[in-house]
Amino acid sequence: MDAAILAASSKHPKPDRVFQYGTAGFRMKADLLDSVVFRVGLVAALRSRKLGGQTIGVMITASHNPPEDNGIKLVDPMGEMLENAWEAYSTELANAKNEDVVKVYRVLEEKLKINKDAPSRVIYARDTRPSGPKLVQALIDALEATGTEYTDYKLLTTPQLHYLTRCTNTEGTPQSYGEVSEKGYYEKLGEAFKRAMKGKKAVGALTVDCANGVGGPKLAELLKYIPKGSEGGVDIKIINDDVLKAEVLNHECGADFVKTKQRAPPSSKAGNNERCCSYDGDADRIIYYFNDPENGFRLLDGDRIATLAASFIGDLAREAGLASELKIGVVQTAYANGASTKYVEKTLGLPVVCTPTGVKWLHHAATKFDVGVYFEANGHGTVVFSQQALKAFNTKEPQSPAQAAALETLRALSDLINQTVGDALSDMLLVETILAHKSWNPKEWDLTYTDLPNRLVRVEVADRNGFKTTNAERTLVEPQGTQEQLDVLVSKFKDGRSFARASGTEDAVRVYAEAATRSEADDLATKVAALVK
Ligand code: NG1
Ligand code: ZN
Repeated sequence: MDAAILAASSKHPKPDRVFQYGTAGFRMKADLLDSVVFRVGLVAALRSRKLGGQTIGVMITASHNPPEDNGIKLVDPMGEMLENAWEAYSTELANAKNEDVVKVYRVLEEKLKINKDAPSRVIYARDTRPSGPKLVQALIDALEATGTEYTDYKLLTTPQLHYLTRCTNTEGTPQSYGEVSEKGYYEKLGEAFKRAMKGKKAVGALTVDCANGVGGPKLAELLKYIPKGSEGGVDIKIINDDVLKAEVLNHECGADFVKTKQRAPPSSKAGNNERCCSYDGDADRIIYYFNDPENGFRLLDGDRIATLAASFIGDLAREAGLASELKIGVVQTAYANGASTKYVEKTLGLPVVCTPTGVKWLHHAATKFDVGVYFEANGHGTVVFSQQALKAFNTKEPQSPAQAAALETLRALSDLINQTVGDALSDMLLVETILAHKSWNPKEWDLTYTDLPNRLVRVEVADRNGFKTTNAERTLVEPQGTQEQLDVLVSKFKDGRSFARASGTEDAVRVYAEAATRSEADDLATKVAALVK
């Protein structure tokens, strides 16, 4: 095998660069990625062998980044993000000198006590970027050189690949997660949506901006399994679904554009009070928004989706007589608006846990609850249910028709929600279900609480590694003394809150500030930015 790996590796030489498996895997300009993809293929083989031949997922995507970028990340057998320690192994192999690739591979194998003879299995997919097919070839070269069995799922959204990874590894077991096919995914979501809606009708149509990414064709496919508004479902208008023109991907559209620019994509024709949502380029993020005739553009971000889901599921658990049995909680990062945190704790009476940035931390914390709702403000999130919660939904004897109905809705939601990772398609159907049950238009959703004015600033610093934090990134430990100065600034503002942390994806420090008024939030952000500069 050594000779095979060496020969294959020589077709994918490493450029003079340092690579790092970050929050979103490896991500950069696509023309730098060839050797990285090859070596990640080797890591996938090792990881699968380490787990006795369980299937590992590989996704090639750069999500919301521009079309000329690409990226790669690994998915663990139950559809979760790659185990932390393996990020470092991936980084190590990605940075090995060309002549050392086999050596590093073998050293890892030995260090991790991996059985060379164990089978290794991988499934993979990619988004619609033009660089995808060539990168896939680098991956295949690694899989063949290591004798790995593989299945190419071609174009998929990132969450679909997570779904299929879990389905593949649980097929034929009591934990089976669904049929191992793309069609199985649509069928599962479609069936669960019908059951969850219970014939209720969405209020008005929904406009979906697919960022001109892979979410477009996949949503079109899903719609074949979703009833229309008049049949107890929802009417969906798709916009920005051009996947043939590479340059339009994420351009003036998509979740990241809407969130950062705080406006609808120019191509949107939605009228006042009409529900809209935007996916990102690989459809693992979603945000809602609408135009309010009185207040203008209104964003309904990840915090809003989390609070909506927590409130609905909390009510259902009470109606089902399960409130005392199930621990329901919400997981956020420090970027969650303070008003949303207060709403969950005070109005919904549910606990909130704060974790560092990065979905893997949120996901992990959410699994500590029976029902863990987690979302990043930028729209990446989902709900996870414990085995105990699923068992309770299925075995609890209803004492009344209302209890029976609540239990059935909870069962339907547990099938509707993609529990492996944030999923724009699944999250969208969850939001649509809840709004239909509550007969809410977006304005009513928006009125549940009022966001504190906030500002996010990107500060270029000499060395972002000099910024070290604790307390879920809310407190600076280094540079020494900076936190004390920051605290003094914050104390001068009503409802003031601010923190600074090194970005995990860009060479910069991010400063977040919120306060009682717009001008105070801006002022606080400017002052903290000057402090860390
Ligand atoms: P960084 O660059 O570490 O702030 C950004 C987002 C995260 C997350 C990651 C991964 C903000 C403030 N940060 O992280 O929420 O989505 O990218 O893509 O939006
Ligand atoms: Zn994404």
